[in-house]
Formats: sequence, structure tokens, C-alpha cells
Amino acid sequence: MLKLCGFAVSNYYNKVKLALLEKGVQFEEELVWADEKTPELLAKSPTGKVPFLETDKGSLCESQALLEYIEAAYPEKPLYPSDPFAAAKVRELIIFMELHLELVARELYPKAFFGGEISEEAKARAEKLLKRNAKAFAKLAKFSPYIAGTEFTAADCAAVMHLPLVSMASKAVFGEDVLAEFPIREYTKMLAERPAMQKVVADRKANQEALKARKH
Ligand SMILES: N[C@@H](CCC(=O)N[C@@H](CS)C(=O)NCC(=O)O)C(=O)O
Repeated sequence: MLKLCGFAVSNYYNKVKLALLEKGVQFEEELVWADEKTPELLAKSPTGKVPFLETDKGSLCESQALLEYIEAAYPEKPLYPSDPFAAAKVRELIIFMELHLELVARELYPKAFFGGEISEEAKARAEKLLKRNAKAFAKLAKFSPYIAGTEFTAADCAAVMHLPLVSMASKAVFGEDVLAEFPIREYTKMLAERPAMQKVVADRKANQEALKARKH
């Protein structure tokens, strides 16, 4: 059976978990905090990041590779459209959100979520990039009602985990939500009605408590 490894506060972990639950693929979970870069962890995930997936053929890292593998190995209940161009548009959105929004906003997380500090230079750089990239994102994101159009797709598994974090981090650090022009709250509320999302959110809450307890 597939084993999804990581911790349930992680947006990348939850992106893959939501896809597995939506597709109805059987899987187990193993809690890996990823803060201790043990040789065992690095053997399965060379950067020591989560999530990674254990399969009967070996392990895989990078959430998008996990998602693509799951889709190919379990084609029932597809999360990509069958039309190649429409499927590429879904992938375009995922790449865009992860490379140009989430990864840039990640620079802000130490200050936004963990009481740390970041340099003024890093802050200014992230603000400039996020504002520019949010404008470009408006040309791709549909929210009609799903991020890629009328159907729930893999891009929603990513969007619903990443976009609220980008909003929260930018609000916390700049006092301004760089995604204010997008209906993120309504979108998140709509997706929260899905049973799979409800499980992800409940597990995330429990893991947040465990994370807090661990830090004290
Ligand atoms: N590109 C990676 C990003 C994964 C990632 O950033 N994971 C974070 C948790 S959300 C992590 O493991 N952080 C621990 C670390 O960087 O040491 C993916 O898509 O899987």
C-alpha cells in the first residue's frame, strides 16, 4: 500500500493527501517531522523535505511527482481533464502557483508564522515579486468556481493549500494581502464542503497542536 510520509501542517503534504482522498486511493500515513535530516530521511527525500511517498517500487519525493505518479497509477476518478491541452492548463496553474507564488511567499513564513525575523531586503524582494506575479496569476486563475474552470482538478488540490498561506503571510508581513483581488475566502469555503477536504483540515488541526506541543 502507498505510504504518504510527512506532517499534516505541510501544504505540500496536504496537496497530495487531498488528491489521494478525492481519488479514493487507499494509503497509509507516517508522521515525519522533517526537522532532523537523518540518513534514513535523506535516502528517501534527498533534500529532507516532505512529503515523500513510499511505494512497492521505492520512494518518491517532490509533491508534484507524487501527484503525477498517483494519477498515472490510479487513473480512476481522474484529477486531470482527458483533453491534453486542458490537462496542460491544469499543470500550468500548479507550476505557476508553486514557483511564482508559494515559493516566493515561503521566504516570509519565518516571520509570518514562526515568530522569526527576515531581512528588509528579503521582504522587499518578496513583495515586489509577489505583486508582479499576482497580476500574472489573474490571467490564468479562473475561480469559476474551480481554479481551472468548471471541474475540480489537481490544481485545486494545490490551490486550496497554497493560496490561503500566500494571503496570510503577505498580510502578516506587509499588512497587505497580495491576493486580495481573488475570491480566496469563498473558494476555500466552497472546497471545505468536500468530505476529503474536511478530513485534511481536521488532521491539520490535530497536527498543529502536536507541532505546538513539540516546540514547548
Ligand atoms: N517542492 C517541494 C516542497 C516541499 C516543502 O517545502 N516541504 C516543507 C514542508 S511544507 C518541508 O519539508 N520543510 C522542511 C525543510 O525544508 O527542511 C514539494 O513539492 O514537495
